[in-house]
Amino acid sequence: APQPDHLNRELLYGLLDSYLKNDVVSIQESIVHHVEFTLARSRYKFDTREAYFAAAHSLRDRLIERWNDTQAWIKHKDPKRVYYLSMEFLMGRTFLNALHNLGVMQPYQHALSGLGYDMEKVQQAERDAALGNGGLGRLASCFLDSMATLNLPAWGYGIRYEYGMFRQVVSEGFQKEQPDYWLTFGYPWEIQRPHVAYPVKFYGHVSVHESQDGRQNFVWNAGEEVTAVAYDNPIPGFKTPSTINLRLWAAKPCQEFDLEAFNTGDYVSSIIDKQKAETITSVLYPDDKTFEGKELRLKQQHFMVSATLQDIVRRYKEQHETFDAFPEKVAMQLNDTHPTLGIPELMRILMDENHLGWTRSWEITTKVFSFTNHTVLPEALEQWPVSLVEKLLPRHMQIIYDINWRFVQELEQNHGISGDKLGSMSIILDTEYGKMVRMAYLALVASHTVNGVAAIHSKLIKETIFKEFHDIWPEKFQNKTNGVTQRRWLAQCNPPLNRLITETLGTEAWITHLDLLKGLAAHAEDETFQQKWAEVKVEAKAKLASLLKDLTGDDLNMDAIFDVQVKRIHEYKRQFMNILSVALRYDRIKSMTEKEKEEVVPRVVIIGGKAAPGYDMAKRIIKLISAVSETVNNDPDVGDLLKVYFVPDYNVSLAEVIVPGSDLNQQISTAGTEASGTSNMKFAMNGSLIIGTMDGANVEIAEEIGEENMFIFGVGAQEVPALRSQREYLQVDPQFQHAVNLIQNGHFGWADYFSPLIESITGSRDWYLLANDFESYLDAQERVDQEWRDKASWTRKSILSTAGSGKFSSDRTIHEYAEDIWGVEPLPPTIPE
Ligand code: NBG
Repeated sequence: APQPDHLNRELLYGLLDSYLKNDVVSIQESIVHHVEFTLARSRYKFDTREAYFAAAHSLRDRLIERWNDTQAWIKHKDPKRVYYLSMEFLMGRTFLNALHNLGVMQPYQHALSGLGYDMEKVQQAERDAALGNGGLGRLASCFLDSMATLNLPAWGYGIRYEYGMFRQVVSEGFQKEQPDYWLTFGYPWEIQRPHVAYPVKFYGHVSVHESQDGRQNFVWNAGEEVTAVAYDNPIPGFKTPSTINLRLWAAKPCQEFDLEAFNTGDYVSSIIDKQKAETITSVLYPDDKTFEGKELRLKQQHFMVSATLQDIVRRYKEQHETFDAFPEKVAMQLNDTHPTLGIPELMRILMDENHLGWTRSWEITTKVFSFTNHTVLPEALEQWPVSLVEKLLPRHMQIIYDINWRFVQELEQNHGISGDKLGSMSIILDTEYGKMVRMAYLALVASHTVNGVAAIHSKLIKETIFKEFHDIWPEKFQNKTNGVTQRRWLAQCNPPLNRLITETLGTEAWITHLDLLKGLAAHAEDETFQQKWAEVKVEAKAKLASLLKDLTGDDLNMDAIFDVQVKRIHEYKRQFMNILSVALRYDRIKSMTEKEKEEVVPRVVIIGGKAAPGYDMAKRIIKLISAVSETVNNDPDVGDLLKVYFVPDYNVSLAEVIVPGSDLNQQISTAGTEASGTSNMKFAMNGSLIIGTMDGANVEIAEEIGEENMFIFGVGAQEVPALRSQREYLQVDPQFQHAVNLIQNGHFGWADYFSPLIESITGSRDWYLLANDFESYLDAQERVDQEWRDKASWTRKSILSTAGSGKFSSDRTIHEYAEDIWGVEPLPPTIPE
């Protein structure tokens, strides 16, 4: 675009020489301004949703100031930057988070109430941005918060899906998926950048041209081209002006109209092409840890990394003449294998578009990428058919073959590997259905570092799925135990606990230095402190109870243990085992005398989570939970000694109420299957006790808060392989058999529908060892009940859970990534406040 003839710098700088004011009146002015001029509603009449949008826009103004200055400052200093590439960001709501991180919660509360609006209701008007499935996507969002707070020169890159994670409706116990069109009323937190746009190519063929110096130039003549348009989402740090960017790409047609079609009168099909482009970013795949080889998904992956790499290379070239400094200026983290196509794409950009040779391009590429593995479950490991990659991305397939060819040479020459072992390490796998590209192997070969997400998981990947690679490149392997942001998951979602912690420690420094929570341990025995702690928990439980009241109409027994398992529904997570034990508890209560019932510790069991739409077993588990709930909750013999609820449409915003309000949380995956888990950390921070196996991050949580303050059960990961091979001969615990019989005999109805579930845990089929762990699980549940009877002891453990959770801040995790993997340093902006 043309530049102005004369720029009046003095005037321009003077006009915006200080940030927007954050006193109550200035905020009110700015809200009303947006009501009138952004929403074009009357300042005399606007509803709560409009109040939310206007307040959001006023806050966005304040974010943009910081965003602009942070980005200008980073550009000026030109440090090494890190880019976090992820197909998922599970952001949840932004309003409260931004208020809190900008430190303007109070004036906004007053501003809104002065205008007649209740902050609580206003913030409820925001819809969750659910551009992710579960832990992997939420982790990416926690990381953004930490990167901003730690003043890192960092950006996130992903896709702006028009339909996020489906809305789960449970009707008669069956999950129904409904589209989540979250953009209906607009999304006030994003800034569309129509000028930041790149062409992304698909299909076609590759031609080779001989250049004058005898080099071969590869030209990709694409068969389809779409445009990627940037949408920027400012991510504010806590108590720092540093505001980083999450850039999400949307697909648009390359030209508004296909001119030829237009001229020949085929107006309609020209519009259809436009729609074709837009489908690329229309929907998030709702699969969690299952791999589906769908062409559209591969298109999405290439679309994301191609736009991202063009953007990164363009930014680099603005400030650098050659690629020599590229590895000193750029680090890229691959969040799982989903963005692995970035590797051949960078090679292609360097070789075909910038005319660097293979050796130089490979040297650069292998210095910038690092990769995180998030699971050992084989069904999640991506393998794309060569035939599909070849058709969609012909040039990339050539490059992948070349990478593999050189890799195999290296294995033979430098590592003396030959025969079958060569085949087993090859990026290309020969199967009866044809050749496949193993994305994890491609990522491993090209990345300088690979990491797991908890100590036990990082150890397991070295011993199992990546063993052969660890043998040749032990130095590539690291661990980075996950973390969660204490801003969202403690400070914001649990204000009473926030206040109590701050008052007790005499500082709110724990909000950026979570280790300080250790200081709470000294008060764990103090009776008055315990009293206060218990009161805070009651407050949080009341909020959760009111949520359930809205959902079910029931009043919860506040003396009951609020026992929670919320996460994606998956066989390895063993929600089935949880509900089996509930069935047994129910059956026991039924057979008790009134006198015996007086001794029962009351429970409210809360289970929530989505099943992948094609995951039949998981859907049956939801139906089973609902069926047990139906029977138990309506049985007058049980009363309020036991209640079971399935909370539909579990999401980030619900978690913010459920986590603080729980007394007990279940982290009961078969040892060796849950890579880390992150809700375990959120619960521990909020003083909820864990009943769990020695799996994922539970192991490190136990080290920090003490095994004696948790309810640990079940076999360890080392024993699992042997048990699996013997499982048909193992003794089945009679109580397990009894629980199974109750379901099989139709006690909760639907016996036929549940029979595949029963089969899946019978004899040699019991892959996740429910039968094996059940006795030990019941024993742990018994210890829970015993502990609850001793209120002081329970509260003490609850305090120690919070006190011991300091390690599990994503600030710690990100600090480790920055130092050990990315080599990026904090760059605190010097911006006038
Ligand atoms: C999930 C693991 C969790 C882990 C998160 C974040 C995938 C592929 N993996 O245990 O199952 O906490 O990643 O690392 O979704």
